[in-house]
Amino acid sequence: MIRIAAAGDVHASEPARERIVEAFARVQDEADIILLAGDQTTTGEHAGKGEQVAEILREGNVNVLEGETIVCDLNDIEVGVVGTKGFVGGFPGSALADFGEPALRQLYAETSAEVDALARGLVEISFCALRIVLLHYSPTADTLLGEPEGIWTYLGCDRLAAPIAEYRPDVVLHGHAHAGSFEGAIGPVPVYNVAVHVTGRDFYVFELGPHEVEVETPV
Ligand SMILES: [Mn+2]
Repeated sequence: MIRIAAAGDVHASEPARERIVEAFARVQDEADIILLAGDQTTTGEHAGKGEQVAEILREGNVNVLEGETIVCDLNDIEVGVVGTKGFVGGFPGSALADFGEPALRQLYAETSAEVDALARGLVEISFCALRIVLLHYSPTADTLLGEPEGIWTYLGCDRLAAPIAEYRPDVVLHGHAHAGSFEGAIGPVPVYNVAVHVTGRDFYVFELGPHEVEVETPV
C-alpha cells in the first residue's frame, strides 16, 4: 500500500504561511507522496503569475504537471500520475458546444486539448501498478453537488470523463469546487474532490494499493 496526501485549493497567502509550513512539515511523516490539485496560491493565476509560481515550485523540486506524467517507485510499487488542469465546459443540460463565435470555440478547443493530454498521459502510464489522475477542474458533476448548479459549466466538464472511463485509473483527484462534495465516481473509478474547503483538513491522507482504495469519508 502507498499513502497519498492530497490537497486542492491550498490558496497559500502571507497570513496563512505559518499554518501551511507546519502542515507540510507534518505530512512528510504521514505520506509517501503529496499531490496538489491546483490553486496553490491565492492570486498567482489571476495576477497572471502562474508561470512564475510554477517556476518557484520547480526550483523547490516539486514536479509541476501540465498535461504531463510522472512515474515513481514507492514501496516497490510503480505509481504513475497524470496531471493536467482540466477545464470548463459543463455537463449534460448545460454543456458548451463547439459552436458559435471564435472565442467560444477557442474555449471549447482548450478543453479538448486537456482531454487529449489526459488520454495521452493515461496511455503513457498504462504499465503502472497504480495509476492516478490529478486535475484541478472536475470531470464529474457528482463532486459539484453543493455548488450552485448555475456555475457548474465553469467548475468542470464531463468530456474529461471519457478517457477516465476508457482507461480506468485507480483514482481521480481534483479541486476547484470549494463548496462541492467529496466523493463521486466515473463508472467504477472513484473520484475525490480534495479541495481543502471540502475535506476540512490541510491534507486528505489515504491508502491506495493495487486494485483497492481505502478512503474514509470526511464528516
Ligand atoms: Mn480554488
